[in-house]
Amino acid sequence: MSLNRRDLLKLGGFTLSGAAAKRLPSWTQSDGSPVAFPSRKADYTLHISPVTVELDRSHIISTIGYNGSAPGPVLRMQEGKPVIVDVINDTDTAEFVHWHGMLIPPEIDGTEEEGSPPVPPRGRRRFQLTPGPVGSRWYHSHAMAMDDLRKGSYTGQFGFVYVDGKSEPGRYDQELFLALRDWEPFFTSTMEDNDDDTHSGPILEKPTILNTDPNGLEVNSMTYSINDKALGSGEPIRVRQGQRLLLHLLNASAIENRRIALAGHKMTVISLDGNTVPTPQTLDSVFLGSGERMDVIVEMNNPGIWILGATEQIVREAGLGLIVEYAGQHQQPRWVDPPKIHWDYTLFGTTASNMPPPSQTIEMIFEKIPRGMGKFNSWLINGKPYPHKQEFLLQQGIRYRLIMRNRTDDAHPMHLHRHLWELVEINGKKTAGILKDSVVVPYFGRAIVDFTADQPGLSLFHCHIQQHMDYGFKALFRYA
Ligand SMILES: [Cu+2]
Repeated sequence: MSLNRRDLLKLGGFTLSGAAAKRLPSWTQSDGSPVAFPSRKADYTLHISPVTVELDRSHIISTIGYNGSAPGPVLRMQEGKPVIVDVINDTDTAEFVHWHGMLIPPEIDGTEEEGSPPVPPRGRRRFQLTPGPVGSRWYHSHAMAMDDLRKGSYTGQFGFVYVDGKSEPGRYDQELFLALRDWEPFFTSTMEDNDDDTHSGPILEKPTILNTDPNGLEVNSMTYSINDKALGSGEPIRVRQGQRLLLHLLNASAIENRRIALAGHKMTVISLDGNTVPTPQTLDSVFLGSGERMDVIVEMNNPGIWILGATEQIVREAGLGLIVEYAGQHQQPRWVDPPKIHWDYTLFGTTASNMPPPSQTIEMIFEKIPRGMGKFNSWLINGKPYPHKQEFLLQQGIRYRLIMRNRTDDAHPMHLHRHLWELVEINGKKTAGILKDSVVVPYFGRAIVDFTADQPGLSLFHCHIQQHMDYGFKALFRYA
């Protein structure tokens, strides 16, 4: 059998990384200090290198990935059992590997802002981390991209980490890891998005005087996939009637929040950002901000051939979907629009928190300055773009209430590194018991979360939309 282009590319990649390995510099520890060639073998090795992703026959993407693919391998770890991860960078740019949702020290969290040392170009770095908490986490590049859409989280550098615990997640027949993705990003002055999905309550934070200056360029995409395949080109999920599927969903987009559904079926949401929710809910569709995860159980009780994908037709038909096929069925795959609902985190909560009330409050106001950075918008927290000086100082052991007032016309998926927060209020609607590391703050809306300052060291807080983060929408929490 002759080799096709893809095989040749694979072979090419292999030869390259083999040669590159021979001229790699000495190892460095996660704090940046050099070590002799390590005697203990790593539990996991990640190679950062160029990859080709064949979404379908007409969309072959050249990007940077992990271990020859994008997404990278699903890394399964055991809660509390330390692991060694070697990261080998076969590219010419410094990289950061961030472990999203893990409670780990800043030196290994994988961001420049927190002082994690980079994985040098053509270099390697060894990380020792203790995985936790239990649940769906992920790893991805945290490099800045600015106006270069071939860097950072625009690349294929993303993958799931699943931290297993002692308890079982309940009965299921198939477990699938599904990352929602867009590719081939480009700049545009006409961005259409789904932000109206985020309002189930009143609009609380709309300024009386709106800045109506024309917007700067934003990032968009017309090419989508779930994992590495566009709708219709990958293997279907093959099921039998009566089965239960456990789907681990991740919105790995650097660009947009996303709503998805499985036609003909409902999804029971059992965890958000990897953490079990107090009140599971069975819904027709679900909404994931950039960076968010969700575990859902689906009962296979409606034989046929169905599409699981983005509820936006244009996005789904441009690749964001896959086919779910019951045994013995032969018809065309079917899509059915789910009823329109607004996303409401508070449905998954309970009435009272297990935690003591916070003793201090941090207020944040988010603003957008149209074309504040020349061609691009800039983003302000409390009137300033990053870096802030000493605004967000934490005292260890104190429980804080963080009030996020979004005075912009976009919904922003806000993420705090190295901490878990508990949702308290979304647009004035109270909740408790939902533990997350991210939250989508509705446009002109408000989100309130509580967290305990129990992770000393710098902690990055930012919008998970890469362009927003790069142009000012981030801040560091410091410990006094
Ligand atoms: Cu944002």
